[in-house]
Amino acid sequence: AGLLNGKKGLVTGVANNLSISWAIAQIAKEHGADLAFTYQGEILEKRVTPLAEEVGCDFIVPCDVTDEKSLDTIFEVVKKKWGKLDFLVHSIAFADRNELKGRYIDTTLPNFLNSMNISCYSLTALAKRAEPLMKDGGKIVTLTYYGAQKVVPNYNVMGLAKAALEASVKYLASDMGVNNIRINAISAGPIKTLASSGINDFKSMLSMHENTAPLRKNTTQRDVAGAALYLLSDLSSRVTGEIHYVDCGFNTTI
Ligand code: 0WD
Repeated sequence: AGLLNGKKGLVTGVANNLSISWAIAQIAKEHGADLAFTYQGEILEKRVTPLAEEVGCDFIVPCDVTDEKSLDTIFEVVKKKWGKLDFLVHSIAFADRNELKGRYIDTTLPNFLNSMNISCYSLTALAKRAEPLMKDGGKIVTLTYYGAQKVVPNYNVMGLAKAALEASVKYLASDMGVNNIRINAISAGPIKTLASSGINDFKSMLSMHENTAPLRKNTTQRDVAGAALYLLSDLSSRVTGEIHYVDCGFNTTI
């Protein structure tokens, strides 16, 4: 079954083979999608290129979401190559690891603004540019975490960025609904990746989830990818502005 047959999708946030967006790309490919990947900087280009090749893709473009020109270029390239876009995966977050520990109150203004820009505003910046290319309607998925809703030790400024990201999903859904563009967030349980390794004592987050979540397991990249496939396909045709938990039920218990 090809739930995304012939659909054109732009996937951001692949850093390596553990990235959540890589699992989403793989399942999208299995379901017939044509993909383009963005990479941040030369080091990641070397990692993303072979991964893209694995899914038969040679369409990779640089993207640093703090550089608006690089964002414009991505969509110019997509327009030239495809003339349209069907879906977008936003899987980007950043905070200075020195502030992913200790007290939130110690967050500095530069790190606060940078975390908000990269982890939250980037979704709006990408959605704004994707919208005109989503002529036949479109789907956007972003990744969030429960630290947006409740205090999670060490998550700190990322919790605020995710709270604003979740609110963005609702406002963007409202703005873009008339153009038949749906946008939803997946709130994933903790998964060991490059980004999560920056969080102090991430191991405790993993074991807490495993010990208290109803399913008594941790979430995997593939679990998140399955939900993303649903949200990126017509199976979820009347779903927009949602925060969908893929966390073994953890959020229901605390
Ligand atoms: O437990 C987890 N891993 C969870 C992650 C639980 C719930 C949500 N998430 C979210 C993250 O907050 C993020 O939004 O999922 C998303 C993807 O994260 P990931 O797959 O866990 O991490 P990773 O593979 O590191 O991908 C995030 C990537 C960056 O990687 P690094 O580690 O190099 O910062 O976001 C990209 C970059 O590729 N990124 C940027 N892309 C463009 N411009 C930028 C930037 N300025 N900064 C980071």
